[in-house]
Amino acid sequence: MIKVSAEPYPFTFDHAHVALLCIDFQRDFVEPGGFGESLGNDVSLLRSTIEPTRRVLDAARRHGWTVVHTREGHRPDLSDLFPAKRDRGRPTLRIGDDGPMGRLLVRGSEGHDIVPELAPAPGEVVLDKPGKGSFYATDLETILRARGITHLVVTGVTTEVCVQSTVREANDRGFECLVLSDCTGSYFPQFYESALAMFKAQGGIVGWVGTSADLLNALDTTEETTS
Ligand code: C5J
Repeated sequence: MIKVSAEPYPFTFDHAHVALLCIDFQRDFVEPGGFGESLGNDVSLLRSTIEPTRRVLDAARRHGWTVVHTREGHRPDLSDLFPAKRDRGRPTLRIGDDGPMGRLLVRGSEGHDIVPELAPAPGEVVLDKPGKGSFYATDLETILRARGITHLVVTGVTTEVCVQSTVREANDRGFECLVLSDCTGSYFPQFYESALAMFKAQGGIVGWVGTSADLLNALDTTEETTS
């Protein structure tokens, strides 16, 4: 068993039953000219999440974990886009409009791609989702259950939107979730703090919060003691 120092108490799992979730590390959220910026956000606030997530991704690959990369986006004909989502917030550009990285939040456009630093490797699961939560209107639960996954290590953007929605959906389905605080980010520092506080409050009512260093140390320590 791997025991990771976390809040509100250590998170334990074994390699066979854990998956790494990388939520929506798409150019549309992280790079200038994408959907995130069209809503008036400073996307540079998310960049610090990439390097620690890359280290966690490397470790997950070394240990043979299931890795799932999600992408928020819509079909090119926008048939899976509710008007409520398209029009909310009166953005300068709407989902489906042309931006500097192609059509905003549309599958197949440049902006919809995952940033190159965290690009999926062959054999990893890439999951397209039309909503904020990764379980809504996808086969994620089936994929995880088919592999016997019970524990999720969660990274991604943004903390209080797609990460929070996904962790709550996962928690209600009985998955144990560890969110890595330096591998998730928000355009709103106060929402980032609040979302992390909410996960771990009340004895971990939604899940656990740790850091990439906590996880990597636990993996290294376990490797040393078993070798
Ligand atoms: C947002 C997401 N923020 N991936 N999507 O609209 O969090």
